[in-house]
Amino acid sequence: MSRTIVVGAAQLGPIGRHEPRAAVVERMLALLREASSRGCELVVFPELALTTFFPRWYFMEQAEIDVFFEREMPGPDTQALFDEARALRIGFHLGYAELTQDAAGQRRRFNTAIMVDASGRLVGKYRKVHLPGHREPQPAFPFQHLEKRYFEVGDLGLPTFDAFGGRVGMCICNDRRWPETFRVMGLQGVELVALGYNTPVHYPPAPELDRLQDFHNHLSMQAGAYQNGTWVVGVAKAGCEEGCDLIGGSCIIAPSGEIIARCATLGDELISAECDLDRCQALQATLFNFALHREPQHYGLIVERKGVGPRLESGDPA
Ligand code: CDT
Repeated sequence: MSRTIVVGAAQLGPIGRHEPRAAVVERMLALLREASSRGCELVVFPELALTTFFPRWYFMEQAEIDVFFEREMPGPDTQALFDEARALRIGFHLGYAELTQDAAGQRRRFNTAIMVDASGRLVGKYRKVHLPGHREPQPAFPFQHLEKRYFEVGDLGLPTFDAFGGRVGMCICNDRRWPETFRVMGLQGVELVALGYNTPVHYPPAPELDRLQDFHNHLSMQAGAYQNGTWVVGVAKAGCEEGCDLIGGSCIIAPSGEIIARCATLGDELISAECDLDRCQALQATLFNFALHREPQHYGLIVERKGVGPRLESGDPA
């Protein structure tokens, strides 16, 4: 039986600070219908897809922050997306800001993504692990990146799920820059990783890197795909959003590491590709047959150390 799925990457252009959720969902519905006309079975939307990228502002009042969060999923504004996707028999991946309560009634906030299958079943949820930016406002910066202030580190690990005839995983934006993210899913035999991103062109702590933002975006995702023999679908929120330029470059990457479809604009745009999950075997069963070729006894520092520490003694007796 064929394990080819047609996947759409639904890039979104800028979303205004006061743009209502319902208007954003309308834009997403248009992309979903376009995806349906192209035979897509899974559509990937960006990180924090329902609102502007609000961590760029320092808000003093929690209530000002919480307007960007979803208390239920689906909620009143997102129900239409779930209904239309199910009617079209398309699964989707959606990033959003999640406000939840733990058993003790404590409010918790995560940068979250979910995957839903064609029948409307929730396949899985992921909460962003690698939160970039800073906790305290940086007055010298032209805009803020306060993810460390507004979100907790995800508490669900990096799980994979069996859906769409294969094994799928999720990560979110900054996660893609960390090889550990892909390898943890690779060790579960992941065959398709969906991820959304909001990446400013300007990086205030090291502006000399600005010209390389698109390169580093693709470099990270293509390496993650190739080194784990998996499909990667990376989807941007792009364009000039509230005065802040965000990169585009949404793409679908084959297990070989090659980009096989790529957005050409910085606005709402759908690209699609046929993804044969069996192509993962060309790498997962050969060059990156982990069981055969990994040597984890030499990788201890990866989990023992968080930051850089003393060098290892070589152990060379000569
Ligand atoms: N959303 C997100 O994670 N963005 C970061 C921006 C760079 S760090 C301030 C990224 O890794 O693309």
